[in-house]
Amino acid sequence: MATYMHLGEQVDPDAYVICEYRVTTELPMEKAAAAIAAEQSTGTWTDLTTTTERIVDDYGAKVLSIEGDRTVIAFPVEDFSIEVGGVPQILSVIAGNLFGLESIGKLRLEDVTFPKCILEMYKGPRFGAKGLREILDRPEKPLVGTIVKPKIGLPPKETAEYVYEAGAGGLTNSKDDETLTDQRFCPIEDRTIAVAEALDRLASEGHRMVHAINVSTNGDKIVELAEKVQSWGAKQIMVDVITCGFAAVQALAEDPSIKVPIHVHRTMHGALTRDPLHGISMLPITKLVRMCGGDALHIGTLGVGKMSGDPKADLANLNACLDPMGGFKEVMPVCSGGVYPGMIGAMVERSGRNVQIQAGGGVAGHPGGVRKGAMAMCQAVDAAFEGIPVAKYAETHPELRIALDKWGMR
Ligand code: RUB
Repeated sequence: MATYMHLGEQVDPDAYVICEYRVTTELPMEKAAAAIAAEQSTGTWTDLTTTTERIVDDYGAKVLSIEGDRTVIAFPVEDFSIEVGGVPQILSVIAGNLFGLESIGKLRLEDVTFPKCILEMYKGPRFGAKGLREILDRPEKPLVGTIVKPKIGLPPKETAEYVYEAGAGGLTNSKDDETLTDQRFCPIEDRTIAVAEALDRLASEGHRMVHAINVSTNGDKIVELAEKVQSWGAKQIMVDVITCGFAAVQALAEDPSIKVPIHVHRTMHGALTRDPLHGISMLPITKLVRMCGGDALHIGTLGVGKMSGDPKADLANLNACLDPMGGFKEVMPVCSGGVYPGMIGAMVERSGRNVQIQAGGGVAGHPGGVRKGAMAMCQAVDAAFEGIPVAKYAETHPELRIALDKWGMR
């Protein structure tokens, strides 16, 4: 009799997509896990006259283990599309109907491991962390960036001035925020051209910097828009992965006409990731972004910034960007959200140096303005890089001193 329960069975990791779920249910865990395995593969709420033992044996998901509220379920690779389908089809298997099953209660996809044959269908980042460092000629120190603030409202000229000032203060990166695309007060063409001029001016003064232009838009327009901003001088593009979809990241990364790195923002991820008992943890999202070709990805601030996030989970996201996976290049992990100079030491102690640290308010809120705010951020990163306590470093760096006076230390 074919069944979904295979407790204790060792499966060939090259033949299955293996998922870990956390389940909150009033059902016995065996029943809940079997219901998930059935719903997401060959079964449904009742027995079927149309299925066979062979179908369940060949294509049925297998419940491999149950420990407390956690279960590991393996989906045969045959359940996944080959050419057509991509991440949307993967997600509909491993993270589809199961969240809505009335009988289950809460459910969270914690992690996923893909077999080689699926990883081989993806190209991963074209530039990755190393490629970004090469573009910026910054081999070792963390990259230091800003998000232009206010996130909406500045016209193109002021946006470009902000970027120039940030670069003059030493920042390596800047970016549009997630809500800025092509509003009337700041048309994307004018903004891209003005920012490109600011970056060229910085380059002529010996400073390399990139700014990510947000190309998040409808699926049928995104590659075309990226091509356009590239032709207007963009050195990097940004896409919001949750609102635009993984397929949008992949379309940009794999289109031969796009020749600049992709910064991946994750706005709206909190709707999926924040509840520890329900949704999808950031870890599978990070792995999918890496497969799809994101070059840099927001991973959290390891417990110090304004956005909620468990430091251990943020570290797991960071490792998923950098650990060997399918021969893909490393993704640059981006720590962003409520960052200011006095917290950088604590953050870098947890993250290590292969990160991009970003601050919007923590730059534009500096009493001396954007350039001094950028200098204070760079000084804090230098202090962390050299292992010097930030308060001591501030004794000889007035911009940092002012930032510490305003926001304090962590
Ligand atoms: C940063 C900001 C970004 C967040 C997103 O601005 O608003 O959109 O980093 O969060 P500020 P996450 O530096 O002023 O807080 O990186 O967690 O996705």
